[in-house]
Amino acid sequence: MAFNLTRRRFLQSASLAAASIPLSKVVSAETGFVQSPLEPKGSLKEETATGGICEMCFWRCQLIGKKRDGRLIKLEGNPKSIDNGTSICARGNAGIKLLYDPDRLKYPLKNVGERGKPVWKRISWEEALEECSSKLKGVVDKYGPQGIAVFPHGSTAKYPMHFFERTVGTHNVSEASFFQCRGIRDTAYWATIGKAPGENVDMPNSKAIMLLGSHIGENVHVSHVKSFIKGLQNGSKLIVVDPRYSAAAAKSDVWVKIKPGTDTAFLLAIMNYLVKTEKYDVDFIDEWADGFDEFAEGIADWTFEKAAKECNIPVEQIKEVADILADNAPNVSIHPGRHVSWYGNDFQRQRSLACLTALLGAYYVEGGWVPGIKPKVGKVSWAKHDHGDEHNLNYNEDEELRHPFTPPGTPTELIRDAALTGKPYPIKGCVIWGQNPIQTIPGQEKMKDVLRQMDFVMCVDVMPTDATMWADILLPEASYLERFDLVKTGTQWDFSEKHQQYITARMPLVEPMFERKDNVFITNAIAKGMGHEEEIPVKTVEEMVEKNLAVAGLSIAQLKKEDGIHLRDGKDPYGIPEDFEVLLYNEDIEDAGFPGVPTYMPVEPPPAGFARLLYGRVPVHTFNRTQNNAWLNFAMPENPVWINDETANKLGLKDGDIVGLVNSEGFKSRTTTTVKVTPGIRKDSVYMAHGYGSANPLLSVAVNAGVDDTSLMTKIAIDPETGAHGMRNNFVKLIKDGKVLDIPA
Ligand SMILES: Nc1nc2c(c(=O)[nH]1)N[C@H]1C(S)=C(S)[C@@H](COP(=O)(O)OP(=O)(O)OC[C@H]3O[C@@H](n4cnc5c(=O)[nH]c(N)nc54)[C@H](O)[C@@H]3O)O[C@H]1N2
Ligand SMILES: Nc1nc2c(c(=O)[nH]1)N[C@H]1C(S)=C(S)[C@@H](COP(=O)(O)OP(=O)(O)OC[C@H]3O[C@@H](n4cnc5c(=O)[nH]c(N)nc54)[C@H](O)[C@@H]3O)O[C@H]1N2
Ligand code: SF4
Ligand SMILES: [Mo]
Repeated sequence: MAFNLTRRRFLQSASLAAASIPLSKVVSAETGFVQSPLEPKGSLKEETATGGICEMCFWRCQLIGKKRDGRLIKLEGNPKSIDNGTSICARGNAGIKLLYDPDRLKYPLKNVGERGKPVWKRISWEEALEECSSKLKGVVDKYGPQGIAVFPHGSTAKYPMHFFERTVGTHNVSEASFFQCRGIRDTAYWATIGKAPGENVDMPNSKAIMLLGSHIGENVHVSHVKSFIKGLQNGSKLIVVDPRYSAAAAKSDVWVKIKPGTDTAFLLAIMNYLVKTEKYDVDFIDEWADGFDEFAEGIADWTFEKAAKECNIPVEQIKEVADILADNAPNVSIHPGRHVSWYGNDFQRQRSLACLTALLGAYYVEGGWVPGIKPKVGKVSWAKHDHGDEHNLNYNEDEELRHPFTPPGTPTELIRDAALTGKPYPIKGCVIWGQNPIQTIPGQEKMKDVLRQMDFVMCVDVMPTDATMWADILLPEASYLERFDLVKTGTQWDFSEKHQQYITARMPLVEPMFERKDNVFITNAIAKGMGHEEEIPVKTVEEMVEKNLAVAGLSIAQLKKEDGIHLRDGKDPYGIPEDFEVLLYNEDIEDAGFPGVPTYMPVEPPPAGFARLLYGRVPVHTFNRTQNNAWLNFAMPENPVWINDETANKLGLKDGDIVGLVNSEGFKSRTTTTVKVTPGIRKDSVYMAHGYGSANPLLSVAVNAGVDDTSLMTKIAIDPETGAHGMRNNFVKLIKDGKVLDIPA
């Protein structure tokens, strides 16, 4: 809630809502549910549409839609799915409310005001696309292709991203899913086992599961949650390492209430113990691992005592965890994590997780790390060209890589610094597609400065957001329920059941409304306008899907006949492939100037009077993108700040008190939220759900609801090996009734 706009507005809207429903008439006697008096009765045409794929988050559960007279009235899991089955989560259900959200983008818009303070004018698609292509071509002509920066995310963003990267030729593409999410995990595992790990842990068949930060249950990916629950039902032990009593911690055998930022020390002590006591899998290491001696020597100092002090946890607890893992090896799931851009020391922690999995012999065995074997489909997109590395910002003057273990694309901070300094070259054109760089990337004011200095900013989204306020041209995309786009493949999640694979493609459940268009239409028109008509790989999005399906001998028509999902026999995923290798010590990392054996790098502690700001997910929202959804806002309208109960007592704070926040660099939150007083968080930290506190007034439900965690991340940390962001190095105090409260030590 905004300062000064708190209870009154809420009460007003609540009484209005109550006044509009004549309750006595519509409460069903049998169910007690309130029915809308507008709901049509019986006579209208009902049908079920199949082939939907959810994108309320990026897990892509398979859907069917119940329709009445052409209008989608309910979403359900596709009964044929071997992934989510008939289940979908709260956000998946609420997709209907995104589809019909009256605030959604409907027409192409031109900003005739300022960036950041837009005044929107409706324009035609012809005019909008002409403007985008001529302005972007202008940037390329004046500054070269490297003058364009792209901030993409989501299934439709790949096609335009490939166009700008492969065809136009800019390296300056920064995906939120890499540089603010899982990129560090992927490259750290690449540097250890030669593969990105996904979340491929065989939890249903585990004897012990260890989650480091991953708060499964609040982090909701339906089939992943199912496989976690099945593991627990099957009797797996659960170790949860988290400074906060998360939903997963509530199910754990051991909750390690670790000091934030010290996880690597914890892991090193466990590994040193396994090595010293020979409780590691000697046969596995002999056969599959390289660099054991350097590794053992490099971690030799890490006693339980040393780690316990660093991590602020009991010595006995580290030993307890190490013994649970050793006793249950190799059938243990060491979860690789997903959002891992935490502190700017994260590559080494992710390497530690990969090495620990090896010491336990837990690759490709029941209950361990096991990638399912997926069917092959096509990947039609823009043809790859080599544009050289001359304009790759990741190379320094001596032609050395600044961040040698970077995920694909260019680290966000390198792009922003170049844009702001004009060195080594200016960046003057910006394409934002399915990303919200204002609320996703630390350094919000810096991002605004970057966008301010652009010659042209275009944005493709489904909703108005805090990022779309910075566009010159804003284009409305058809939502995931109204379009074709990706082909998705996978396997069943419990490998002890029969082996099966699936292939599905996202198909529209309803026709696009208003003037919304798909990614291929938009990208091709811009490509044509920029002079790249010859290189266009497909004419329509359906053609792309058909070509990708054809590689697997399928077609859209065939998938429709099969209720949206094609199933085929799968393969046994257990058993180590012959070319598998684990690099416990990696010489390349050392040659690049970083520790080749996993190494702990301490992070800055909170200054006196401040607590560390931690954040995470809540089951009913996905980042910022679901905030305006009426059902989901109803389920969780703001993001209470978790504060330790003893600390709260000292400060005189009670559950539900309204507070603002100020960080150690003096930045004050624009809005307020409530306090959640709990023993379930350490005294040195506070915690809040990410994604709240939208500033865009066109979001009639979400505007000013809760506090924007990203706005408080003014201090920016960079993980040196990868260039990805660390986001948990900001420190805050609470403000109540205008008074700033010092957090007691
Ligand atoms: N409902 C819902 N589900 C989602 C999403 C969503 O937006 N909504 N987003 C999806 C996406 S894209 C991702 S990447 C995943 C992310 O999901 P995860 O990878 O599970 O989430 P994180 O945000 O990394 O983890 C947050 C947890 O880390 C803890 N934590 C904070 N600091 C530390 C520390 O120093 N050490 C340890 N051990 N723990 C710490 C926090 O207390 C919190 O419980 O969730 C996915 N699932
Ligand atoms: N402070 C903070 N920052 C974080 C995180 C955090 O926990 N805290 N989490 C990090 C993680 S794990 C991730 S993955 C990133 C995610 O970062 P983003 O990808 O920026 O997050 P979203 O909120 O999904 O924003 C995506 C935008 O896509 C739009 N959108 C939704 N559907 C469509 C569509 O079909 N087409 C188009 N064109 N647009 C669409 C939404 O309206 C929204 O504006 O954020 C990272 N940043
Ligand atoms: S986990 Fe929920 S939001 Fe994500 S794809 Fe599945 S149903 Fe949709
Ligand atoms: Mo993510």
